[in-house]
Amino acid sequence: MTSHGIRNIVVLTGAGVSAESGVATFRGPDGLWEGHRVEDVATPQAFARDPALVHAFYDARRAKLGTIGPNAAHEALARLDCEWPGKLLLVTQNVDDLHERAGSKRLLHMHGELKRGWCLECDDRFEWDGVMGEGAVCPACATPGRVRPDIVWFGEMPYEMERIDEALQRCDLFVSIGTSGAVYPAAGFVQTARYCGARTLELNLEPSLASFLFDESRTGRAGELVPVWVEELLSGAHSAHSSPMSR
Ligand code: BV8
Repeated sequence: MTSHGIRNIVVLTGAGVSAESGVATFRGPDGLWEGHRVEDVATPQAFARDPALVHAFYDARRAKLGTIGPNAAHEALARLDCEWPGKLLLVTQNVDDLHERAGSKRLLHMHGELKRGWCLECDDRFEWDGVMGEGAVCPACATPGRVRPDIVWFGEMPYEMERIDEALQRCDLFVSIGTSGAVYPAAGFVQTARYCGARTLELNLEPSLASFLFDESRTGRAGELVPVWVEELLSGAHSAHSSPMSR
């Protein structure tokens, strides 16, 4: 046990952690997402209705990954990954690759990844870079035109829910960073953590829909808040009674 009694940590990140890298969040001022209504591009029905539009939306976001890089929040979480002696699981709702590029290893993408594809012919999933489009050929079964982005759309089951639930039940600290608390089941993780006795901390640009459920909520930019919090935690600079959240 470390000085502040925290050993097992679960961190949840959302679009706000990538905002300072230039990635659009989902609920911009106009409520649109890169000019689209979410239900027009991020559901199985949208894909069935207009595969060209959905592919174009994801191809554009995948291409943008090559023009951006991790920010101080990603770097600080990668430092935590490297130096934290206890258990740590970083669950991201984001489909970008910025956590990996910063160096995070103990990481899972519950909503899939822009740089992966899924073949509806043979059900294989695989890495994918560059344009996918409607005619993409599956690298496993060579069928053309049956490859979709390996992204969890609305109405689809997020990945690795059992592993996430197990980590939430075992954690002493749950930290939510850069997410609005609008989308389930991710928005419900704080309740599971609380129920299982974990302390809960929110780091977000503004109070989220779930802020009232957190023991502590700090508002500000992730690029500023996350490095400060990671330093607090790793320096263990707390009396045995305080927590890294009593500032
Ligand atoms: C499922 C991949 C069931 C796509 C995404 C009614 C009530 C409750 C639930 C539902 C309901 N009707 C439908 C549902 C279920 C639905 C849902 O929750 N809908 C909501 C809209 C009501 N959920 C689902 O469908 C999920 N699946 O429930 O399956 C099931 C059961 C059995 C069998 C089969 C199925 C699947 C949801 C996943 C959808 N896919 N992403 C893609 O990326 O292309 S969700 C998408 O939005 C993101 O991945 C992210 O997870 C999510 C939320 O976005 P955030 O990350 O929070 O981003 P947002 O813009 O909202 O907020 C950003 C925050 O950052 C803000 O608070 C802002 O203040 C802050 N910020 C900004 N800048 C900064 C910052 N913070 C710090 N620093 C900064 N610089």
